[in-house]
Amino acid sequence: MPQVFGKLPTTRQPWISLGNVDHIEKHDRGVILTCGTAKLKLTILAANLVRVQLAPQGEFLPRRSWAVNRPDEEWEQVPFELEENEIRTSQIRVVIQRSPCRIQWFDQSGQPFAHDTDMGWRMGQIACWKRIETEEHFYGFGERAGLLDKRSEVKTNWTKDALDYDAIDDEMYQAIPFFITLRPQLTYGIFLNITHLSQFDLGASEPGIWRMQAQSQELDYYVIHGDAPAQILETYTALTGRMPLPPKWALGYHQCRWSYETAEVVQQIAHEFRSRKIPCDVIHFDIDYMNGYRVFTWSPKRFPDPAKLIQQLKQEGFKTVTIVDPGVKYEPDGDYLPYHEGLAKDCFVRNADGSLVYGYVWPDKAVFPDFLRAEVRQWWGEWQRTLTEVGVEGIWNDMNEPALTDRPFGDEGVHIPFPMDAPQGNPGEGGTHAETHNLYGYNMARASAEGLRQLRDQRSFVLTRSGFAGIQRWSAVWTGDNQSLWEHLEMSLPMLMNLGLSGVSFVGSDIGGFAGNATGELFARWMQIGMFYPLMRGHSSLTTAQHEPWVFGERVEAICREYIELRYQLLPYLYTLFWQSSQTGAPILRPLLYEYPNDSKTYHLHDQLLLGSYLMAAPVYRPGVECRAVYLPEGTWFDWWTGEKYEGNQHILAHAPLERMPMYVKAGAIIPMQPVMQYVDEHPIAQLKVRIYPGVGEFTLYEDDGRSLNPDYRTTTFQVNDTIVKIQPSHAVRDRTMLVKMVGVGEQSVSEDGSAKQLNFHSHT
Ligand code: MIG
Repeated sequence: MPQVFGKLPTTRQPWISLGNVDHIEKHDRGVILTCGTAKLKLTILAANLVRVQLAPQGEFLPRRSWAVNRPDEEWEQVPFELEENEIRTSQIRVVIQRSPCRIQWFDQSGQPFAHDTDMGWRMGQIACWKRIETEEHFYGFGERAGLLDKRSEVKTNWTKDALDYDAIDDEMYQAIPFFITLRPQLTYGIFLNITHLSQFDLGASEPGIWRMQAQSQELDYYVIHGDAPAQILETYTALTGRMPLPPKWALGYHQCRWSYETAEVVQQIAHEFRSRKIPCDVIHFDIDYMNGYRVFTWSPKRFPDPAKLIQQLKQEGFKTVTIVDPGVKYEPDGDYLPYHEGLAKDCFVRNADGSLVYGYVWPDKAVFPDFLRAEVRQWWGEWQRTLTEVGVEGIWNDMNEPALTDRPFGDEGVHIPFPMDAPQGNPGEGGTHAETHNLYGYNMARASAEGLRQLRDQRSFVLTRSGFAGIQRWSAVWTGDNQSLWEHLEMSLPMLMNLGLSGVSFVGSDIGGFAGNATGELFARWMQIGMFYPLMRGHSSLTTAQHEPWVFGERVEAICREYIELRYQLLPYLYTLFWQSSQTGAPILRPLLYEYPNDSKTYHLHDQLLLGSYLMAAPVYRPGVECRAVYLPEGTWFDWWTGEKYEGNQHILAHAPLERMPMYVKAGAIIPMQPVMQYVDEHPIAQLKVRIYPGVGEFTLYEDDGRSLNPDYRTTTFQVNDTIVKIQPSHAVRDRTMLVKMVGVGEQSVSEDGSAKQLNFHSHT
């Protein structure tokens, strides 16, 4: 097989198109169609979820669905009707066209979607073509540069170190072969369950047709129908898994740099945060904490006593996260144990001929664990003890696409891929690197998460650069090496929203930009919208100027402080959104189309963001700009800062001097808030402040200890109808009162004795 670098190899071979249906045979969850030598299998897993598999030679290979969290047998059997050429569930109708064999899909009102126009195969490739309907738009696709809607573009699924990426780039660090299409009243999702190199062409070659193609023997994809994107994501994450609730501290502000290179520098950074009263929870240690970039070591010179340092940080309320790269230094002569033990236990990837695979990366010549094997993940996870035993509470996985070069690191090496035929996984359970490349980062993150779970009897934080569909089960994701440019600030918005539409909720981009030098103005604007990022981390590269909140002078520092403080005030709301996401897969950061899928004005809106369904930001992402257009969808909206009321379905011009990021709240919004703290749970909350906006709405606040794996929790359900508020708590809360503020109307203090309450706000109060 030729080596591929993310582009599908071109072949002149013509496609062999799937022929006529010879016969239809029922199985307990659907049908198998025989078409000459080929077989097409439809499996009904839910009323809105159907799996489609095409085996050109008529034999379905045992599928290694590494990313699928719920295999077919585990779905509850759903009723469906089968009549000659038609399958009906309570939500969709699937029509089998017999000559040639094509599948057509309809919703209950008879609207078509996902109609096959062709299906076929040729030398090692498989593909399916479907019709694009008028007004159809395409979202998701994991982590992608560019704007929100991907129609007319080509999206390749192949993880790669997307160093210096730009709007025009295709493949990036994550490969998530999933998308959602949307048009008024109809939305559906496609999950291509293939880990091999694959590609979506969304009308680029043929305007009215989209194509999925993979370097695989067999086609395997799921069609998910929904009445709105929310239902698609709920089903998609039932299939690929959901984010477990992270530790609450991970929702605080994270400070990172490549690198805070000595213990003294780290202490100084921590000291600056506390003395300047800028809230911060986490400090990340980049590669220079290690001894010569050997994973699971500490530099004796720079960090002579990590346990003591981390303990001091802990006392000041900081958590420590360390970077861990996959490349293990190849060091046959030394006594570097991760190498020797890994070799003795045969943990590293080997070539087809049995020799070790190696490449050059930070520690220079390095070997790579085969994370596809459970025992290797276990071994690696256990090595993290060297970090957790000195107090590390989170792991940051980098370079796991995997990124490597072909000669000593730092030379002008070319990036070489792993040998595509290197076997990974245990015999019978694994595949070649060509098949499992996209899973490398995914399984490394999995090893980190599983290991931390065993080592620490509480929730930990894992952050990964690379991943595949389902990565949300194991890790948060950041968008790699962005640049300190206004264009990258802007691009982070659709990038993070599309990740959210791909099931990955805990996401962030490096605030201030990783590469290059931010101006104070750029940094301030970035920090403002960074407050909305589910993962709020500032980071900067080795050769850039410092990028901490205070380095740009007092004015920018004050802005950073204000928005980070607002982040901490919003934590009860934000933490509840994380909980919702862990239950339903709903994104935390959402494009407006998620909430208003029938409003086509939202379809290209890449520069307005919703945190949950209530709070909207319209950030400024150009220098010198002090006002911007804001679209308010249907309903009534309030200005977050002034309380001014607007009717929706219109554009307004927002005033946005540097101190102000325009923010709006929907009528009926319920936003529980807490006092500013310097770090999460610095002290118990004496008063919970609940901001409510007159209208109709409901919100269930979720609270727990923020750290236990199976915590006791309490919920408080708020319902607002005009200016009447009903409160239904699950438990009493000791030593806390609640101040309920009906914005523009009045406020009332309420005891939290556990009883249900009804509050009436009258305009004269
Ligand atoms: O070759 O660890 O994206 O966040 O600071 C660069 C050093 C390796 C790339 C990551 C970046 C990190 C940097 N890493």
